Amino acid sequence: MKITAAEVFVGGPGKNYVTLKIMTDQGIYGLGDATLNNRETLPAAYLQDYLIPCLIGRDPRNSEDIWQYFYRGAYFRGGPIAMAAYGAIDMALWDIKAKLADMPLYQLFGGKSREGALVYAHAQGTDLEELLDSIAGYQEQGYKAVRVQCGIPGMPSASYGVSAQKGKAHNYITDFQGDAPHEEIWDTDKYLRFIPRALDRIRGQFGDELKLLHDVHHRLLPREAAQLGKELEPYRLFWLEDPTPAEDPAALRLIRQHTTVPIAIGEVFNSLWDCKQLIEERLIDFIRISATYGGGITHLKRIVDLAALHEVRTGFHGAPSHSPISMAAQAHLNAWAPNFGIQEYLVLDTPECDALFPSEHRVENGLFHVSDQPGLGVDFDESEARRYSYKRGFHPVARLEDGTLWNY
Ligand code: GCO
Ligand code: MG
Repeated sequence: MKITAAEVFVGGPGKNYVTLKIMTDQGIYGLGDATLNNRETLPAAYLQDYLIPCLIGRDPRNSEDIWQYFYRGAYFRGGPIAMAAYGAIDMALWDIKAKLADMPLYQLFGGKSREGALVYAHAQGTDLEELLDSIAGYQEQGYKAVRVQCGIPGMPSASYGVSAQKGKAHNYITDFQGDAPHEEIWDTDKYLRFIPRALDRIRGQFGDELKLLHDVHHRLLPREAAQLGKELEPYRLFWLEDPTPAEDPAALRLIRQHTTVPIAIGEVFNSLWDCKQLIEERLIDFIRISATYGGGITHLKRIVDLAALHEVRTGFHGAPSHSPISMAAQAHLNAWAPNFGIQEYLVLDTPECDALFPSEHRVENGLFHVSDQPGLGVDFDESEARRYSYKRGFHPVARLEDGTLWNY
């Protein structure tokens, strides 16, 4: 069996998805996602200019060797652009293998360990009242877990994860379009004063059962994060995410000395080496890496197994930063992983997105039910894809009130 051709598509409804399609001499094709949010053309160029030419003629069933060939074979290893490109290739090869086996992918990992995988939705508000309504809306839809993000009183612009306009859901591409990053103002003191009060209101209103998550988005210093974790303990968060910048794992030692709040980190990681210390020293409770930037299924599965050895559970990144193909890859791992924790669920599941990526994966009552179709169980409609083209966008930049640049 041989790979005969591969093509990359960039674009999508309200979002620049980077989709790889690998064709074989047996008519079976595989799909992968290389969407690197607001840098989408870069993994696409790496695939087109360097990787696809090396794929042609290879046996697509040798996904391990192909992964090693690209990762170890490169003198300059890793990084989000390269890992997103390898990730797309790897997903497509697993898709082909499972289609050849005529099985849903999770069967190749060892079958299903659960009927449905717990997901969390994003509740948000420009103020607390709006956030409370947003949480209630998700609870009515059956969600059992929600991430809660709220505008901070007195902060000149909305805090991370919150739409700038009241009543408007955050859209990770349309909000960020333009020729330069939008700038936000951050004030740690106001944030630290407000969040415990907000969590008190939320717990009081929604009771004990609803699982609550909060994303700090790398904004705190280690001591501040330790203080916040301690203050939030009475509200029993499911997790506190990215309390400090992820590139400094040692900061977590200080946080762990002071609080038992569960910690989730890893959405900006792109390899096992980024995760290793946090997992081995048990400095986190959930690992957030994604199938896309994390080098695909082959590499992610290795991380899941390392995490299991240290009682760290999964909580893969699932913001609309990735396409439904990546979400499908993670859904098969979630169905199998003995140490599954939760899945972030925020694909832009509009009719346009469903038309571009048809699938039988579904979320019901707060659980993700993986498709039983052979392979990843998601398709790609090329005629739909022709309706879209690339649109440039940037993540915002955060500054303190005096102008000092801060972590976004
Ligand atoms: C999350 C993330 C996202 C990121 C986005 C960046 O927890 O879902 O923090 O919201 O900001 O994926 O591209
Ligand atoms: Mg996050």
